[in-house]
Amino acid sequence: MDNISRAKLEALNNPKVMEYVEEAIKLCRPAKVTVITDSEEDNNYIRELALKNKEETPLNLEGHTVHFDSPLDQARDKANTKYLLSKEVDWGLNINYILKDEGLPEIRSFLDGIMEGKEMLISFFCLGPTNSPFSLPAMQITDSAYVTHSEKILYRSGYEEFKRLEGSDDFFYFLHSAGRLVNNVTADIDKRRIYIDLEENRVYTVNNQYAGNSVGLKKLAFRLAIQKAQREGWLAEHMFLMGVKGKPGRTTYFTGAFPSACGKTSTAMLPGQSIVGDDIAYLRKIDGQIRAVNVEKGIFGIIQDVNPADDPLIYEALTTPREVIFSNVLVNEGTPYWLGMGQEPPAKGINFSGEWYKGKKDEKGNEIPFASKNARYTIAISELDNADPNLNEPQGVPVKAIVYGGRDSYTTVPVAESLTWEHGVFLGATVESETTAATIGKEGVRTHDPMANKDFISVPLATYLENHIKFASGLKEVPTIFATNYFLKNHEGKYLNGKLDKLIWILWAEGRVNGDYEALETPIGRIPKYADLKALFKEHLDYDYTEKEYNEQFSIRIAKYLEKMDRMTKAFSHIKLPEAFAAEMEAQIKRLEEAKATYGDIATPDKFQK
Ligand code: SPV
Ligand code: MN
Repeated sequence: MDNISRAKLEALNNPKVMEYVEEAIKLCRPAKVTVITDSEEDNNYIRELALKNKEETPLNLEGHTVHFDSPLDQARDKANTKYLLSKEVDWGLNINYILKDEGLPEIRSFLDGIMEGKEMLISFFCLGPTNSPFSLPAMQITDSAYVTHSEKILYRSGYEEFKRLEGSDDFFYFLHSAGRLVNNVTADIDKRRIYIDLEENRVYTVNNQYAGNSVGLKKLAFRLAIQKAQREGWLAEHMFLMGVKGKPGRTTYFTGAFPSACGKTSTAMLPGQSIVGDDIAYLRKIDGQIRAVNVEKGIFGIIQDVNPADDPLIYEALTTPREVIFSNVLVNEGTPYWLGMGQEPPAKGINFSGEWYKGKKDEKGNEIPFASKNARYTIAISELDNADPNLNEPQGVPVKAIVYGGRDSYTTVPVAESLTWEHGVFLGATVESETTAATIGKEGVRTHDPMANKDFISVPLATYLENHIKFASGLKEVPTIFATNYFLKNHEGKYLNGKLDKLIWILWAEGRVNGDYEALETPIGRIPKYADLKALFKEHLDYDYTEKEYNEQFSIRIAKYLEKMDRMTKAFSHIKLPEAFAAEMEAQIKRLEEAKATYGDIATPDKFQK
């Protein structure tokens, strides 16, 4: 470490920072150590280092670079992501853990000397806006300039925030190494490990580059934050945060939780609306209101299907000069190509498999797609024209509506408003979703995903639910909770909705929150009236929405909902549910059974006309 870096560290006056740094240097034995502050000079150093190290390659447009991960490292590795625990716990969740006696020596042995000949980068960030009641400082140590560069785009710099800590050890710490690289990608994937120590607020992650595995501040910090939130009485959620524009001049802030790759980013990026965040939000009660911030300041978004028709705003941002890291796309003559971009890709180029040509096969004889299904882009929200002006507001924005959505082909309606806050918590906790390419494993398997957060909940499920129910107490204004489903199909397996229809559901919800629309009360919640949707479709999508479409989409599939309730009863059978939650479940089943007795397996919306 040179004198400049040493001075930067010493200026923080933080014994815990020093202890972690010394320990990491001793363990990883880097050839060089560099400390990164909030300065533009340091930011440039990282951008250039990522190119120099060949972790990124420049593309034609200014500010655009591409990064590749190993073909085996292009999604979150759930199997090797584990909590490090001193003793076993029973949280009523299917968590993956390893006892510290076993896990610490293992991961330390993988980290031993792993940075020999490499440069260690020490950076400081702040989760949430700086200098705010939401701020959580975090220190990242890594040998990857790509990881640091991604974090510089995605998070607020926090070197000054660490000074504000005045020596306190209340911060998160992440140690990462991409490990041995061959052709610039992690070679020892069999030794990929991601171990999260909830007791010490620190994470070790090794032999990976995919940002969901490597970027400490994203899903790894999120797990630490959920536990901290639980202890301190706030919420850390897998949620977007957006400003929805109803009537002219009116902005209503929404948060929404959706499982990975189920439309969360594209909701937050809906045309005509403003984005605060697309992935993780912290919610606190301030002066009788729920207020929320985006933990991040950038987007690590799925690029598949970003095209001028479905995602015009992101498409524009990704095809004009500005700072963007593309990952796992196809590159031909300095231009990136991805799946579903609305354009034929060239027949050859460079992708995650190296030189790629149409028809290229992997070792198993399977054809290699030209780009990964989980290919991504990394961009600062401030680069977008639709960035919300309150993105960095230290007090956050007031939340008026919360949306929970899953990927459910056969059961739930496109949008429904909960009957009460508790019913809304129930709707969130019973989200089911079919698995996607965002995690390693089989796609299309129906899974129960409470609050779209099952991969990240780091506290007992019953306590987590109770915390949600209690969160509305003492509020002057209680937000309205909605459930959405963008993926409903008909009996022939055909999607019933276009990709932009979500705009209509969100605008309807915004109108409901502000008292613009009446609704039909059904056993599963309140649903829109046909005439209101027809007007919204016409005005915003210039589409003649028919009553036939409405009836098919909004019929209550009572028998299917009852099957879902059977699955939910089983899913919760092993835990002692909070009383209010158990009562919601019972009431929901009863309403559905009564409806079944009256209407049979399915009820068209007109049945609920008063
Ligand atoms: C998700 O998978 O939910 C993401 C991307 O937001 S990752 O960083 O992989 O978590
Ligand atoms: Mn996510």
